[in-house]
Amino acid sequence: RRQSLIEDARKEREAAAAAAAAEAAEASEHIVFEEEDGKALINLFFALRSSKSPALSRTLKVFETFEAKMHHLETRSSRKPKDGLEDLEYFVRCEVHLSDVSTLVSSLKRIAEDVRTTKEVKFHWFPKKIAELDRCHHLVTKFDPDLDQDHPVSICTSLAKSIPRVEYTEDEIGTWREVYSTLRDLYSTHACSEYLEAFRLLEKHCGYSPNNIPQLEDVSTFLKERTGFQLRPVAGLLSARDFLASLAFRVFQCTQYIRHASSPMHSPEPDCVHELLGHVPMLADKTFAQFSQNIGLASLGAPEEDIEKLSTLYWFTVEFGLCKQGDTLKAYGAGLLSSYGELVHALSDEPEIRDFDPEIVAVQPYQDQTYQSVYFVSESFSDAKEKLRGYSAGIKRPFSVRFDPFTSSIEVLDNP
Ligand code: HBI
Ligand code: NLE
Ligand code: FE
Repeated sequence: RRQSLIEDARKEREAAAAAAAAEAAEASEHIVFEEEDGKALINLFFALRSSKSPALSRTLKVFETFEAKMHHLETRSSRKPKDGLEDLEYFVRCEVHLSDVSTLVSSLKRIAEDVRTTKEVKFHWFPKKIAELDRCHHLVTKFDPDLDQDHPVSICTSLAKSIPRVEYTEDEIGTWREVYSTLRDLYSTHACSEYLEAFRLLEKHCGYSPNNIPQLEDVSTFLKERTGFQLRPVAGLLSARDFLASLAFRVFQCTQYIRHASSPMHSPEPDCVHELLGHVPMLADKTFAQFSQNIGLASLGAPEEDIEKLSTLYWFTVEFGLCKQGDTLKAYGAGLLSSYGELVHALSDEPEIRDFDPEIVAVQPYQDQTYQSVYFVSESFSDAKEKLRGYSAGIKRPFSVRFDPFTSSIEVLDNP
């Protein structure tokens, strides 16, 4: 009776182990997306000779060394005893850093036998379809420049809906008029040719004028026809990850409120003057649009450190970039083209000017409350795009992505 109870317990254990192994094997067939960076969940199978009893503690030492987080540890008797000596088989499910997986496995191989492994990769969730951008709206800070004047800060949650039109007050239009007229005089000498060309079209077709704050919906329609970029209203500063992810789909998230009348020539945070006068004209250029989308694609599922570097790259190019045109420097960065104060400063002899090199730019510290003390110059947008391509290839991701323009979705290709 006692014997049969032991036998039953053994069978039960074996059945459970088989079920767990089957489940693990099944799980390992697909990649799991979770809110965690650079971690792999691995299933390890190995055998230890029962004659070498210290082997188990040595094995555990390996897991300890690599700071593996154990999810499951299980022992079962081996199905194929060798030399009459029964081996014990182990099944371990643990979480380790992606870069440690192969060293951990090779360390184990020195102690244990029949080491087999299946791996799942954990990395940050990212949108694969344009509709999933609805999940990318995490605001960093709520920015409302004018709390007592309640102008609409309208957010539509779906790209399928049209962007609500905003009726701006006379005061707001006054602010716009002041900034518009001042900047417009400066563009011919300070803005790059791509900007000037688009600005001309926007004045002709999109209601750009000193007396009118253009509506995002109209501008979005214009951009869609030019480069496939579309605009979407947003309540304020988004997390860098969310903001960059939308670029991968050629969606540009725009604020709709306007800066405070007390400082029309510079605002540390984005507002509609910044979006409409800074970003929109540049997004109408094909090469620049591709460059912007490529930053977005590089960010999808990337570890946090890379998001930070890509944000910095975005900062010194899309926001504050300069380029060479003929013998002169011109501005193409939106943060410059929407700020009279900084546009003049950037092309004066005050700041430091350096050549654009993504590796250097990615780690350049910056502050976002006042003018930059250093700017980076690109030879051309094609050149910047090529350099960025080289840089992005170096970002470690266990997969690569491709944008399918027919379905506006991301194809994820597993790296073998
Ligand atoms: N959010 N709405 C909005 N607009 C931006 O320009 C913006 C943002 N979030 C993050 C961000 N920019 C920067 O981190 C970029 O460098 C990515
Ligand atoms: N400084 C810019 C401006 O005044 O328009 C805005 C920069 C937003 C990053
Ligand atoms: Fe901006």
